[in-house]
Amino acid sequence: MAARKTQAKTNVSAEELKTYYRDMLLIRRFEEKAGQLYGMGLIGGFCHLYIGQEAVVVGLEAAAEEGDKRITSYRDHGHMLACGMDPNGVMAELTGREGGYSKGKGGSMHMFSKEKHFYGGHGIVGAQVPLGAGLAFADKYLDNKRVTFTYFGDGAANQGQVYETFNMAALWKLPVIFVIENNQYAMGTAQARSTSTQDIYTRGEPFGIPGEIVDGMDVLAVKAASEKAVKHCRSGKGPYILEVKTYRYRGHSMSDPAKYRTREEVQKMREERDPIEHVRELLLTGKHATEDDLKAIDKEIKDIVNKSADFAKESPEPALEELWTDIYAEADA
Ligand SMILES: Cc1ncc(C[n+]2csc(CCOP(=O)(O)OP(=O)(O)O)c2C)c(N)n1
Ligand SMILES: [Mg+2]
Repeated sequence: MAARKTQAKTNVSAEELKTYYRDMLLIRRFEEKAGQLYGMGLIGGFCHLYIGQEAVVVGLEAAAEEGDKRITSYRDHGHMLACGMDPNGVMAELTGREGGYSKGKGGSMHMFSKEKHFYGGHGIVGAQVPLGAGLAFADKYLDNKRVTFTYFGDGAANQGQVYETFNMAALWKLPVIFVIENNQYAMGTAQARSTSTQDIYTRGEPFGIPGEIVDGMDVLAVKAASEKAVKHCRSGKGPYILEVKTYRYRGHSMSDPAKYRTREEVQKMREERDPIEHVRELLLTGKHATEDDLKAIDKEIKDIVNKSADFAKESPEPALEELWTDIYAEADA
């Protein structure tokens, strides 16, 4: 891939670049493996892969601090891995096994981690947006200087509840970053066919919420925008909108025949804008890493992912009695 100039400041260390490379590659390889297991019938139900969008969550997480929260839609495996959840637990949940984050009872769209402040995984389009504002409300109330990353898609951005949430978040100056992952399609509908204004980031204007557009195929640009948004929120100035332009290489879900776009369109993105190749180029041309260093990282990631698949296959299915647990919250939960 031809080297491309990043819009963001490039005062980034070799170690940081390697971390982003590793984190994005983990998501890519994990999702490829999930796709394979789905094909083998080991994963059932819905499964929405994040391949192509890796720089979004990795760039956003680069500005997060311990205690910050995140909540997202059903396209959620990347977010879980990026905030440090265990690949074994995520893969085992995908295969519906006891070792999964929801003991095999939730599947792809319904995983949570209190420890990593990951609040799901939501199958109803846009449902996580008011919930994200609620999480931020709790932090504001506790005055703990935490921020909540609330992710949603370009399609979800057309929902009414998003604007009710914008109003309340602005009114109460909630520390919430609304991250619109604009991958240009909502299922099979291109943004131009569904969305009256193409610049979704301007939709906070009537509420006084600042917004900006970000190149979501460039992890450094995403990181720089994330730092700005986080600073704004943490200092008590209220919500911030980031419209992150990205692209998904795979179908909407595993059952998408993808008739709404050409193979050439996808191929062109892969060849010219791939976020992982971009960092690989930066590492090599900046002499921050050798081909051998990168091969070692590739192997390390492959091992983690293979181990997660083995764990997921070996973990037993949940016992029947498990059906009656985790229905009501514990009193002290
Ligand atoms: C309330 C509701 N309406 C419709 C659906 C069906 N549906 C699932 S995903 C989706 C498209 C959402 O697209 P977008 O917000 O752009 O997210 P992406 O899948 O591109 O990440 C739709 C219409 C749903 N799950 N919930
Ligand atoms: Mg979309």
